[in-house]
Amino acid sequence: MKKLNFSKDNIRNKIDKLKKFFRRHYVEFFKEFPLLFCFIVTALIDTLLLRIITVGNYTYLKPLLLDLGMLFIISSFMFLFKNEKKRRKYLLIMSVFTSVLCVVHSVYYTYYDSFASISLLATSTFVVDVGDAVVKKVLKVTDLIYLWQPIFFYYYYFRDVRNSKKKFKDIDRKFSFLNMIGTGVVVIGITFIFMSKVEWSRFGKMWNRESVVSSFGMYTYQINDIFQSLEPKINNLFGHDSALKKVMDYYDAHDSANKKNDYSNIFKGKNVLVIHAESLQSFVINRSFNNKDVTPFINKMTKEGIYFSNYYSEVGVGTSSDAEFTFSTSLMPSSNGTVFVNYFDREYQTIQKSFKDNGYYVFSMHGNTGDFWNRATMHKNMGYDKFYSKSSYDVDEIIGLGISDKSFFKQSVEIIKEVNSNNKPFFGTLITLTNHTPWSDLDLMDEYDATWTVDVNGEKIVRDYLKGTTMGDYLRSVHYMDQAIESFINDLDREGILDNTVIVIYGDHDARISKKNYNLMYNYDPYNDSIKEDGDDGYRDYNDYEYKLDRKVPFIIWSKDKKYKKEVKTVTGMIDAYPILSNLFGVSGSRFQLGHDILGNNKSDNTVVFTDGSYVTNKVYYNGQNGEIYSVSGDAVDSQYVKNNSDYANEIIDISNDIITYDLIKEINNRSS
Ligand code: GP9
Ligand code: MN
Repeated sequence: MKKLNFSKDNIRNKIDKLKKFFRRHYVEFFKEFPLLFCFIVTALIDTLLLRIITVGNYTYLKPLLLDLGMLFIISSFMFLFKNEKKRRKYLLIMSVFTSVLCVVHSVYYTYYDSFASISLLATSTFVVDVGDAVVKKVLKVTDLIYLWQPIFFYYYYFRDVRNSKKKFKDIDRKFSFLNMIGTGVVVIGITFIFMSKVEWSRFGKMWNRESVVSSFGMYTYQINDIFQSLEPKINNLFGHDSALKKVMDYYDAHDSANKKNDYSNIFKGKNVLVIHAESLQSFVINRSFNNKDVTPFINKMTKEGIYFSNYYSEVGVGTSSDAEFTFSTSLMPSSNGTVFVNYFDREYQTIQKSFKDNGYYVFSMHGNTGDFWNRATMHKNMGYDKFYSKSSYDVDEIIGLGISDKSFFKQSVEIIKEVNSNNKPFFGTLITLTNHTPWSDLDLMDEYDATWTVDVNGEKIVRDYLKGTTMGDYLRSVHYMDQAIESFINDLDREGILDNTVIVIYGDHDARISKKNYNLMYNYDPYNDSIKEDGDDGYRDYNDYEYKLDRKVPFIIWSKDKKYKKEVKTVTGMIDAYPILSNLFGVSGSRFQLGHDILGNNKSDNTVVFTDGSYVTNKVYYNGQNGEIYSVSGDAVDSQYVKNNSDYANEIIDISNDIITYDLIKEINNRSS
């Protein structure tokens, strides 16, 4: 065995060797390839910028090192080209490609609070459809900042071309290639060693894309994403058996069936009309400006029916379609792609099928084209007998993406009249549209005055307050939606349909209004025409968590007889709708349901899980992105409580993903039949 030699000379010798190595492999190497150096540095700055602008982290070394390592590997491929011109071109193309990638992630982040995935390419076309919204509300100047890189690089590129004309470079391609790729692999390998268990777990699951980019940087995220996106395709070959076992074990251990209770069957045999209310949030309920309620009619319904005042939507990137999916199946949306687009060919147990099995005619209505969110296909799969999309309507008034809600509801009543005449109970879903961001065509809606008038030294001054802001536009649009729903219900009543019909309303997801807008609404000081700050009288500390809690949406179950009035304050999620409604209407629930009958079981606490592993209960909001806990009730939070709920959140996300990816409902149903 060789003895270790710690003599001074030996150490000096080693340091000299190291210095030499460093000089040859990096200092002299990059002097020889200044353009390559320029590419790596500028592209690295871009990824740093992306993290600063999106997740706001710039002090982490690990993502920086991983991005650096990846850039070494990416650029090593230039040495596969013999020709110097081609090597240079390769770098130029990479420069454009990497900066465009940053732009895409940046825009995507603004819209979805997450990073783009190639599995969502199909989904992204919907973002293009709501292009108006993207341009008006989403695309920020900061999203284009990354383009400085190819511009700068292009300039440097020409300098390099000019300089190198003078001499022909004979380079050692093999050495260069191995030097680059080797360095990249070593840097990445060493950084990986320092990743924690939690970071690896998030990396493997990829629900929490924000924290994956935070820890692993953009390039490692992207490569992981490519593999994970191909996973559904390849996965049917791998991992199926363990997923099946996990899912079967879960349902063996958890009795998901509805239990009989005071609310069972109270609406048995009644018709159901579900209003999927686009971007309707709860903070507008009972809110008024200038003595005028934003939603006078919906307010009335919340008092006359069963109102869930702590209800949350649990959508992922599939927004509206995820709301429909979660409501209908009591499963979580997919973490990888969108069920309606990427997993539309799987079998699902749905509330639509439950009603259908009980002799109901089941239909859906929407004023947009049938292919949006792949609804035409997916609604059939979910069990709807018929989907009345835009083509079934007279397109007499357009607002935003399609027929205006008022026209849509008016025409829908005519169709429902016909459906009603068939002597069969019915279950209909009406998907509204007008209240979709960016709340354009406001002139087609009544004014909603969100100004604030104050008396200053005896003089009446009208402050704009929310007028002309996104929040102001939203309020006007919600006010319009309230009127549209009111006319719809009055029309149904006039036609004699309401006596035997229960109306269900849910807000499909939050409206993605910025925190700044809420802050203005809560903290505006009309006397000084300014926004209150900490220490000012009446200041409300509107932090990130209050903002998250404000994303609540209403869930209302209302019948004309007003027989069942109740406010349910327990935290409830979209995933709980199926168990609650199936119990009320006396139809079977789903054996795969992951939600709970919060109403009938009188549950005092519940855990609503979000697709990124965050969750909310009556006590806490747990932020799955950074592990932070916010006490909703203000009481101290027990760490075991947090852990148990986190485990639960992870479990139901996993179970849902496995069911969706491997088409397990079909398989388990086949096995038991
Ligand atoms: C489109 C509508 C809006 O038809 O449902 O979808 P969203 O953008 O909210 O997911
Ligand atoms: Mn929507």
